[in-house]
Amino acid sequence: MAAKIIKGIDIREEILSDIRKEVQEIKAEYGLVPGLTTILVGDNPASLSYVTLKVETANSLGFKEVQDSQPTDISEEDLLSLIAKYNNDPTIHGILVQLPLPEHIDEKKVLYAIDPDKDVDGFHPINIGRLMLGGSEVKFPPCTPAGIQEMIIRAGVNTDGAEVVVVGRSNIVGKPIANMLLQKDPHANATVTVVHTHTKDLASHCRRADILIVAAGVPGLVSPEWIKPGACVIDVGVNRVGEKISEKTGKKVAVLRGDVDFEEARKIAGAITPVPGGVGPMTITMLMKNTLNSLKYRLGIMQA
Ligand code: L34
Repeated sequence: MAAKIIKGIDIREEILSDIRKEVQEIKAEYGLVPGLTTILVGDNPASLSYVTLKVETANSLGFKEVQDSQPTDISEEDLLSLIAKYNNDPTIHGILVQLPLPEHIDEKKVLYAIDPDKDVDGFHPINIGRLMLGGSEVKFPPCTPAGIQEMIIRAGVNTDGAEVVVVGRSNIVGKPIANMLLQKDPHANATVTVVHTHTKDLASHCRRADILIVAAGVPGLVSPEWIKPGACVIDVGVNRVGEKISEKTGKKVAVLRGDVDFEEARKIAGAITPVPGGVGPMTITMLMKNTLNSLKYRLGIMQA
């Protein structure tokens, strides 16, 4: 039986329409809208593409959006003062510094400088700590893992007692999603294994997975033989493997490929996310949700 395709772009529309409604309600009652700043340093084409999508989405929801593009050679000091400025701006509820940053800037220093109450990426140690504690402690779940969990739930895939294997141990995806799915929570309660570049036999671990989450950044890493028949496969890889001319716009666009061989994997999996149109759009959607929630925490109409 062919796999169910878990479409990030469809789930996105459902969530965004709920957010749009709530933004209007809060605006009517309090005269405030969620404010998001996206800081982009340099001109990495992938980063530019993602930030542009974030800005467009925020605008489409009626957010206040401040797009702040900075040159590659901005000093660390100047970047830190920029963050301080937005930390002190009461109309801004979310601050996002797009990663990766240029070599000369200490990423840790930058992420630690963001006010944890405006850290809609969930990368500040306080928010990572809260995520590990779980339950009502969680304030800003990081966007990609939150999107993954939402897709699993909405696809009707049971996590309770499931064998989850996460490929990759990054701070952005692997570590947080592993933590989220092992929490004592009806949408988690999984038995989680994290595998990585030093794991002895990747394939044998993957074959046990009821839910296989691949965030390695290696195009086509997971071959069909690694997939347990009927498993749910979440492909987090968005690898730029070439360029083509878009049929729609006539412009040059990147050719994207996931970490999973989609065409073969879909014959074996029970459910699978595509690339593009899978996890990527969900990442942006959950950023919008965190930014709305940041305003709701500020107004005291939501607690964490
Ligand atoms: N600070 N840096 C910070 N926060 C993040 O959450 C991110 N991430 C990752 C990179 N750096 C970050 C993103 O935003 C990855 N990421 C991201 C966001 C969106 C998409 C992919 C990755 C996305 O929308 N992908 C589309 C294709 C977009 C295109 O054509 O380029 C997709 O359908 O997969």
